[in-house]
Amino acid sequence: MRLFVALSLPADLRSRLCALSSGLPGARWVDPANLHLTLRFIGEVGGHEADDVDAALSGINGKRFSLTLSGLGQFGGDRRLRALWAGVEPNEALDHLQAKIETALQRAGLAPEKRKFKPHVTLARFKANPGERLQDYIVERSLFRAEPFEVTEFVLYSSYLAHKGAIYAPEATYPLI
Ligand code: 3AM
Repeated sequence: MRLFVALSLPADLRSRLCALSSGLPGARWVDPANLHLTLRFIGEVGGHEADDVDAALSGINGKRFSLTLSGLGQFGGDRRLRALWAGVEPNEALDHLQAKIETALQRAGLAPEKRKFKPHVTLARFKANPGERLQDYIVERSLFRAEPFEVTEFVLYSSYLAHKGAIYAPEATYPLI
């Protein structure tokens, strides 16, 4: 199975993000139910390895914290535009949780994640590059700032590629205290 670790988002926040999800030609908007904040992409693992991942994540003692989505940005540029995302206000507790997850997963035998953690919520990927329209879109919504929300757990998701797109299923949740 293909796994990743993420924060789920409250329904009202997903609705707020949905309200951003229009007006950009070439965008493939993420299904509202699928909106999430990835903490660690794991990738394809076997059953035993999945059990090890679950055991490692279960051992994490993390504290609850508040998180605020703010601003919009993009990954990739003209040549290969990859994603439009909502950003996250700087958050030490989030970075700390992500570091704990990384350490736990490495102890469980996973190869280290080489990319620096850049917290974001992907809103869209692209079947065609909207060109300048994307800059206009981002600038027009640059004041985007959502209500803070309380992070009380993190989630291990599986991801299946179906005809209609990715289907994410929560496999386990890990409470923060
Ligand atoms: O949370 P976002 O949408 O930014 O792009 C995938 C998605 O990111 C990313 O993991 C998240 C859950 O699917 N992802 C997919 N393949 C990946 C890979 N090989 C990857 N991240 C890193 N390496």
